Amino acid sequence: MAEHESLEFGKADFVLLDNVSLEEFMANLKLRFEKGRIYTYIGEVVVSVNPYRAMNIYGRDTIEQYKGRELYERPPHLFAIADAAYKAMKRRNKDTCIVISGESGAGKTEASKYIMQYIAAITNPSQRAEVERVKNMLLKSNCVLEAFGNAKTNRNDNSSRFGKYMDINFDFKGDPIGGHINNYLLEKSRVIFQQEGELQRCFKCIFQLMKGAPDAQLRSLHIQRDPTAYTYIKVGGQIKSSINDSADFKAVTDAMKVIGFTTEEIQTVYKILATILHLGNLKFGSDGDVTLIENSKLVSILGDLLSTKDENVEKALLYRTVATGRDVIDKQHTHQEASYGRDALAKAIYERLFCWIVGRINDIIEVKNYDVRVHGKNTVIGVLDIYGFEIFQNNSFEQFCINYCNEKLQQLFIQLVLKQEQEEYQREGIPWKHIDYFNNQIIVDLVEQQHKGIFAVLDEACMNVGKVTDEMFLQALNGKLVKHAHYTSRKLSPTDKNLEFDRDFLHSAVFYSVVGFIDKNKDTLFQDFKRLLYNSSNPVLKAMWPEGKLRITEVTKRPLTAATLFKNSMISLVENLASKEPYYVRCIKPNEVKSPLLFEHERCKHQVEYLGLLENVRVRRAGFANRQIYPRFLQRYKMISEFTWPNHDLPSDKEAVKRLLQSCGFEHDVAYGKTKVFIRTPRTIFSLEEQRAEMVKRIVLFLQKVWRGTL
Ligand code: AOV
Ligand code: MG
Repeated sequence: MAEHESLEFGKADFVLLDNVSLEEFMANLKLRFEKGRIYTYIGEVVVSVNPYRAMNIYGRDTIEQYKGRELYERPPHLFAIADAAYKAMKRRNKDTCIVISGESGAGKTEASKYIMQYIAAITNPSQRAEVERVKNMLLKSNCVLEAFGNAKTNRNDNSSRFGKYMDINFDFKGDPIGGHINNYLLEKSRVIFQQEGELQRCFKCIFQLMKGAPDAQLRSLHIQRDPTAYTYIKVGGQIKSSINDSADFKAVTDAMKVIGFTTEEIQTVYKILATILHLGNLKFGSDGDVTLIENSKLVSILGDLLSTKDENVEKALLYRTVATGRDVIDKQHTHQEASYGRDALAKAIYERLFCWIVGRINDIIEVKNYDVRVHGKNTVIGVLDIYGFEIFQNNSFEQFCINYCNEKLQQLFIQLVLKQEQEEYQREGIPWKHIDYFNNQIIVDLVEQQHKGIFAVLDEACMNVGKVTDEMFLQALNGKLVKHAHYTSRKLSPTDKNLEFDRDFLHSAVFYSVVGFIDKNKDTLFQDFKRLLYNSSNPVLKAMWPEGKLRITEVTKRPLTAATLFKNSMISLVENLASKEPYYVRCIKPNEVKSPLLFEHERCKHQVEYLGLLENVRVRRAGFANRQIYPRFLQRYKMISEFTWPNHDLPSDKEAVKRLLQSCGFEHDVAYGKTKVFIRTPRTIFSLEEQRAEMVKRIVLFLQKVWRGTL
């Protein structure tokens, strides 16, 4: 018996609940979690609850069970969704995407890895060497990106600190031939600062280097094994470091080699990490009006690591070249400016390194030598794994961006699953009772709207000449948004500089501290540093900083702010996803303590609510799984009915489709819209598909006989 019918494990699809109420939904979710059934469907959406333990459900034998099967045939699984996305792509030539959402620690990254593994396992049956190479690259790239883009936070030990969207390209046979990765705003502030008293760490690669690199390599980088020796990572370094750091160092370095990074490139990568650690230990002092570097030994280490003259390093750290009219002068930094510059440099070189790594991987995995005229259209499956919604003790610009990103994705889900669906029924004249849902567009607008949105107010503040403080930014926000239903602000205490404002994330309020918003948004890096790095005699480093080529008098354009860049990247991401056929994985985090046993009712309920899952069930239950315009439906299935094969003589295609479905006995499961036929359950479609396949086989046999003249 299919698991759908087995009540012991609860309902495998929430659509099958007796009553669609929050209580029943939660009871089913809990029962399944407790029975070790971590996946449940809402139609074609997978709801996943993080098991926080190793599950024996991802092996080769499980993969075989899902390969090529239809969704309803097997218990709910990520593999079934991956297979559905794959089949849609292969059979219907559609670009598809798998959007994985849920809060921090809910299991998105793990899910994305299983999906990738599944796709790798079911493709390339003929073992073509080139395809195997591509698959290997795609899987290996994950390992490298995780090392440089993930870190331990107090919500997740392996938290993605960047957003990742990966396209896998397939040829006409359905085998992977390449890919492309888009990365979104890395939380680079983590390079220099991790919140105190929490289980926060800097990026994994730093600890991997420290624990795993051979002595000689560390010596050449002038690095000690003790993380507490380095100011930037001291806080996180005190935690008992993960036992995997050392083994991971080898795995990541090997992965870089396999992907095709040269030895020189890999060495430069680690030199950059070492540079960051040393930068953090640089101390500035002053002698009268003159700002000095106290530990000048570090300057020569930096010169060595960056392959540039010591005096150039020192000058870039202490002076800024400015153009006044036609003159160019060296202006000395104040103590504060010098510290600011140092930290900005550390963050910028890390971010640049990360983007460069992504770029190098893209160079290597991009589709090559594919001729559309010979091979037909190449199609794509995109997998989106972003940073999940998060609230910390102290939420800053980064959390604001991360949470905004999650709102955008929720909006896409609403658009595609809740809104468009209902609008289409209305348009097509299908009887429909509207289902209410909370539309978070109002919150998305609060952030991204032109002129009035929080990003716009922030950009305006950053545009002002003269010193604009975070406090002034908050005042500007208060002025513009005081009446907004989802905005409030508070000052923690009269003397406290930690001003906060609150923005609802669906059903809960999040307070963000405005401290640092202006700086992080402006994201200034003194030109002098860009020139310093461009003039390095290390060609890898030089190539990372092409804009250092510009002379001081040539630099005039004001770069886009971090908020604007992020907003634009989110808008294009959503457009890209919306252009593909989407499949959803909705991840739920069962508890705060990473326990495999605990199902915290309130926490889970909250997630179910803000993910709009109940509304999803309602729309799905009342709705139709499949719809097709009449001519296309006929084109595909006309051979299964004598009334429509080879051609029909009915007054319209709609009438013909009606007759066809009547003759197959599916009348009860369909509705006829103005331009489309709507089919309620997937089973009907599968049955039509089966009948079609049978007929196609017979027709082919018939034609073969005709050709051979044996008929
Ligand atoms: P996230 O990607 O959703 O958070 P992860 O995928 O990193 O969360 O999952 C967090 C941790 O939960 C993992 O490191 C595993 O220990 C455990 N886990 C998740 N899914 C599974 C699974 N299917 N089987 C076993 N353990 C699992 V963030 O990246 O923080 O938003 O920014
Ligand atoms: Mg993640």
